[in-house]
Amino acid sequence: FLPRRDDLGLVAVGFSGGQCKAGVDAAPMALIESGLIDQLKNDLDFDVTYDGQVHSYSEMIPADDPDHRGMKKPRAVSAVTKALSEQVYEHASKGRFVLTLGGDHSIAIGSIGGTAKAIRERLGREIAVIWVDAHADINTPETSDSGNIHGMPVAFLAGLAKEEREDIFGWIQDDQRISTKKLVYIGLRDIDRGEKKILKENGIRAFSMHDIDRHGIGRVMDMALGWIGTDTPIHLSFDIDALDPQWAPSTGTAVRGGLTLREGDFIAECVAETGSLVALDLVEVNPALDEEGAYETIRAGCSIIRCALGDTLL
Ligand code: 6HN
Ligand code: MN
Ligand code: MN
Ligand code: MN
Repeated sequence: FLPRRDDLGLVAVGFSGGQCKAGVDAAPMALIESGLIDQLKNDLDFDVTYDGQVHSYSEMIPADDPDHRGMKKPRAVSAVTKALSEQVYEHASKGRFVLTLGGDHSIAIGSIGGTAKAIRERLGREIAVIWVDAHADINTPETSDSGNIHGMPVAFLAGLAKEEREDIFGWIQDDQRISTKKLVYIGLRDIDRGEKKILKENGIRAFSMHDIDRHGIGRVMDMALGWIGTDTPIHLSFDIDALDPQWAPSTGTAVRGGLTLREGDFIAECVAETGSLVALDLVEVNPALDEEGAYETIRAGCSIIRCALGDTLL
C-alpha cells in the first residue's frame, strides 16, 4: 500500500492564523532556502512534485472573522485547512508521499484530513497518526483557554469537536476524520486540564516526557508502534516544539524539558523503519522568534524530515 518510494508531493503552507505570533508563516521558505528540496532530490532520490509556491490561501480568507465559540480567526483557519486538505488529497490519491511544511499546527486539520480521505479511498484503510509535540492540541473550543485553533486540530480531526457551520469546519466529513484508537502522542509535557480529561475519557495512547525518562526513547517507540500495529499507514505530525528549546528555540510555545535532537531524529527514524509512513507535517518553526536560534531550529526541522524519509537508516 506504500507510496512509490521515489514519489513525493510537497505542500508549503505559510499560515499563522491558528495562533497569535507572526513569523511562523515564513518557515516553509526558510526550510526550502536552507536546501531542503535539493536534499530530497539529490541525497534521498525523490521525485519532488512541488508547485513552487508558499500558499497563504489569502484569497480564501474573509476580511470579517469574529470569534466563534471562543475560537480566534475560525473562518480563516477553516478556509485555509479546507484548501490545504484538497491539495494534500490530490498528492496522496496519486500515490505520493506527502510532505507538508507549516505554518502553525492548525494546518494539520487540512493535511491529515486530506491524507485520511485519500488512503481510505485508495487502500480502504484507516490511517494512524503519530503526534509528536510538547502539547496535545486536543482542546475543544469549550476547553481551550487561549482560543487559538493550533491547540485544537486533533479535536476536530477526531470528531470530538464538531461545528455545523460550513464556513467554520462544517466541511469536515467522516472520511477525513481519524480514530482516537489509532492516535499516539510522543513528547507531551504541557497539557491543559480539559485536555487531560479528554485523553483519559477516550483512552488515547500518550507517551509523555515522563514516560521517555522512565523507559527510554527506544522502548517508547516500540510501545508506540506496537499500539498502532504493523501494516497500518501512518501520518506523522511533528511539532518542532517537541524538541527542547535548547535545540529548537524559534517556536511560538516553547516548553523546557523536551526531546534532545537525537531523540527527535530517532522517533522519525523508527517511523521510517516501519515502511508505513505515508505523510509528514513539520510545523511551528518560527524564524522570527529567538532569531539567533532560528538557524539551529531550521536545521533541526530539516534533520527530522530527512530522518523520517529514511536518510539516516543503513
Ligand atoms: N501547538 N494548549 C495550549 C492552547 O492554547 O490550547 C497550547 C497549544 C499549543 C499548540 O503548539 O501546536
Ligand atoms: Mn502542536
Ligand atoms: Mn506544541
Ligand atoms: Mn498550557
